[in-house]
Amino acid sequence: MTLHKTPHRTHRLAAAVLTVLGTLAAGAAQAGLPQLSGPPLVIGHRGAPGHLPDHTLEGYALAIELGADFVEPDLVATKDGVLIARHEPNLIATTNVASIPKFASRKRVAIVDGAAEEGFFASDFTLAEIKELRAVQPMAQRDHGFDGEYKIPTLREVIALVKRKTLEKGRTIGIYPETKHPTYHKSLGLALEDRLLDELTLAGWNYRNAPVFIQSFETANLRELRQKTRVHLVQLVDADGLNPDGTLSFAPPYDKPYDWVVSGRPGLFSDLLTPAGLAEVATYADGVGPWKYYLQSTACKVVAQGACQDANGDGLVNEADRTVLPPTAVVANAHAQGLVVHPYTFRSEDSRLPLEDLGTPTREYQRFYELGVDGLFSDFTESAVAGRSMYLLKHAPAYRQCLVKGGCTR
Ligand SMILES: [Ca+2]
Repeated sequence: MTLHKTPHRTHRLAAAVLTVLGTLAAGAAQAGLPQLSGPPLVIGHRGAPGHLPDHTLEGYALAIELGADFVEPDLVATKDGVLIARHEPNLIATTNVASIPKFASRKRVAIVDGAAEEGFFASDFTLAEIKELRAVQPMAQRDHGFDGEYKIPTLREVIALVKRKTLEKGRTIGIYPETKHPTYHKSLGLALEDRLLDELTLAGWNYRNAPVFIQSFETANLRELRQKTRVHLVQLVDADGLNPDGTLSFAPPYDKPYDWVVSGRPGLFSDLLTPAGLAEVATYADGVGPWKYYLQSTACKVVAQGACQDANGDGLVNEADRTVLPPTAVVANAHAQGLVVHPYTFRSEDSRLPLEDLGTPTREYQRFYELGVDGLFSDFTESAVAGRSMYLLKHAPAYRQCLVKGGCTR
């Protein structure tokens, strides 16, 4: 594979090398997070869901042990207004709620961002009831050996864990909370924003350089947060899927921020990553978190009826049948606006890797680090960290020295 080297990328690599050198000189004590330049951050996406059920204290702890700089709690609200870490308001896929007879009557249909879904919704449960549930691994192909073992944590418990691990490890670890479905939560009278800021204030983390990034797929609540806090904010940018030629497809509810649906603003998520869109984002946020294919997409060979060819011949058609395309200008354009770029989500299963990287997930990470990303969301922190070590060894000679002599901050 040929990487398309751009002048900007060269600049970023030089900056990374200088920062490593500077960091070594300054010593570990000054290495606070978040860091808006220098070696890319590894964000433990939902904890360590490649190994343990998503959004559990055990999963976050494992991600930290594997080297994550940040862990990512997604946030939804309970009936009594407590922020808990779950990927969806609907608990059916990530907990054992459906198997507990006393909660059977809670099953219902709810409308989330305009789409009807059936299940058990966090806003129908008190925190005490949530604590009776146990987490399960939602992805069928992953290890289910820990299903039913771990509780659902509150944001406060996640922060306490991260603070304890920061002391234990002697390196700063941060949180990267996502406000899930902010418009939906507001409509329930359970708005997430002030609750989150109250928790950050309680933790002593509601200030500019706190080890915190707040992320959202909506725009209006980030604008609201910008008025209320100086904590770093990140605009997430989604899409529905990938077309065979590598262009992104857009269909509800993944076509645009839901607050645009409500306000009647036309457009697509992709509008946020044009130069004009990035300039707008820069008025209220500090970074963007795009689906990784906005930065470098993949394409497949088309066979009958527009379907992708099973290029690796395993009988399945998925990401493993696609090859890598040249990178876009999104990283350069975002950096030109002073925005950091943290793409998602990196996963190690072969079915999630392009043809060039099968069996070697570190290659995909290295490719994105070479593009100049400032961090990335990974389900498999150990591979993200290993890929980063390879990247730093190649581009920052001083990294070798600090590994031997001490003083490496990441
Ligand atoms: Ca295949």
